Amino acid sequence: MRLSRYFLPVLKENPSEAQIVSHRYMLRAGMIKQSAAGIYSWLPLGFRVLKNIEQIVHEEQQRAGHVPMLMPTLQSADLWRESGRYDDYGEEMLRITDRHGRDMLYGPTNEELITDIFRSHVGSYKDLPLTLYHIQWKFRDEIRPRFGVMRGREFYMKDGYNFDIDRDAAIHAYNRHMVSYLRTYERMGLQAIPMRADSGPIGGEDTHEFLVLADTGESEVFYDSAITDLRMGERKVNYDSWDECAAIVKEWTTPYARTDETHDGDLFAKVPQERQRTSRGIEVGQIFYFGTKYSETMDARVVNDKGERVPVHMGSHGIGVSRLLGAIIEASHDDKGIIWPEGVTPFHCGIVNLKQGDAEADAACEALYASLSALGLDPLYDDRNERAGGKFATMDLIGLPWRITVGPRGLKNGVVELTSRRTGESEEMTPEMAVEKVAAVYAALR
Ligand code: P5A
Repeated sequence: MRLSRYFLPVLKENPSEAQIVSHRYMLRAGMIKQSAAGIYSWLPLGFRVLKNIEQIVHEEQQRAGHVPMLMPTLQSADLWRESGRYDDYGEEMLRITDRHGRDMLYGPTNEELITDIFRSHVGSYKDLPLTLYHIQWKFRDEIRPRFGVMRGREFYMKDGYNFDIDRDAAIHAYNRHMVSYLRTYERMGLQAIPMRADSGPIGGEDTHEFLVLADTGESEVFYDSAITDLRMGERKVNYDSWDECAAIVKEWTTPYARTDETHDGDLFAKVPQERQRTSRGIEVGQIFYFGTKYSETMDARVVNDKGERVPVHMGSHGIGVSRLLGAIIEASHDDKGIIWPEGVTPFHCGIVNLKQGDAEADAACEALYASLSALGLDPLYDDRNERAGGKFATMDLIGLPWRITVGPRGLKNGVVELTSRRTGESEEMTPEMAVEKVAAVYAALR
C-alpha cells in the first residue's frame, strides 16, 4: 500500500475523551472512529488488524476441529423466552420490535440460537461430538461503555458451542478450548492467563476467564507468578486426545490464578509469599461448561447408544476479538505509539523515503516495495512529500514492527537502514539483505 493513496487520518493531538493508552493510540493512529457511545467505525488500519486477529482465531479454531458458520445479529425473542433468559438478561439486551409487532433482539450471545439449530438437525449420539462457532457482532447495552473497543456496546466476538453426549466428553471440549485459546493468544504476542471465574448470566459450574495483565484492566486478579513462566511454544497438540488436552489444562490451572469474583484468601496464602501477585487484568476470553442448562429447557436431545433420548451436554466459549486490539496495545506500546506484534501487524514493514522525488531514492523504494510484495508481504510505503521527522512519527505511532529507511546518502554506499520498532535498533545493509531479514522474521511465524 502506498500511503499517498491510503486513508490514514492520524491525529496530532491527544483526544480528550481517551482515558487509556490503547484508546488514545487507536484514535490517534486513525484506526477507529466513534459513531455513538460504545459503537465504532473501523477505519482501514484498524480494520486490517481486526481481520488479522480474526484470521488467527479461525485458524486455531479449525486446528482444534471446530466448525465455522455464521448466525445473524438479530434474533427472535421467542427462543430466549424458551430458555428463560429473555427476562433474566435485563437492560443489557437491546430489544427491537419489527413492523409486525414481533419482539426481536440484537444478540448479546448465541446459546439459544445455536441450540435451536442443533435440535432441528441432530438426533443421534453418532453425530457427536460437534463444536460449531462463528465470529459475529454482538450488542450489549453496557451501562458504562468506555475505553474505546475495550468495553463497547457493539463488539466483535468469536463464540463457539460444543455439543457432547455426556459430561466427560463435554469436559474434553472445555479442555480443548482452553488449549486452543492459549495457542491463539500466544500467536498474537499475548500472554493471557486462564483464571477461575464466575459464570454470570451464561451459567454453569465450570468457567475460566483469560486475562492479559495490564494496569488498566477492569478486573482485579490474584495469581502465583509461576504461571507467567508457562508457554505453549511450539508443542504439537493432538486435540483428539482427552489425556493430552487434560494434561495441558492441569499444567495451566495448577498454579493459583483467580479473579476477584472467586478469589480465596486462604488458598492464596498457601502460595509462597514471594510468588504471590495482585494485579489488574483485561478479560480477552471466557470458556464455560454448563451441562444441560439449555438442552433441557429447549429440549435439545439425542438418542444415545442405549436408545434413550438424553439432553446433550454443552458449553460455550468466547473470545473478545475487537477487545483484543485494545488489549494488545495496552500490552505493547511506548510513548511514541503502538508496537504491533508480528502476528497481527496491519502491514509487515514500513518503507520511508527520505527524499521523495529523488530519482534514485524513488527507484530504490519501488524496488523494495516490489520485492517485499513478491514474497507475499504487505509493505506500507510512505511516498508522501513530507519531512522525514513527520514520516518517522507516523510510522512510530502506527507501530509497524519493521521500517526500512531509504535516502540518497545511504544509497551512494549501496545501503538502506532497517529499524526494529520494538528495540529501536537500526542497522545499515543492502536493500536485498533488508528484504531477506524481514521475510525471514515472518516466515518463522506459525
Ligand atoms: C461465551 C461465548 C459469553 O458471552 N457466550 C458465547 C459466552 N461469554 S462472555 O464472557 O460474556 O463474552 C466473551 C468475551 O467477549 C468479550 N466481551 C466484550 N468485548 C468488548 N466489549 C464488551 N462490552 C464485551 N463484553 C464481552 C470479552 O473478551 C469476553 O471474554
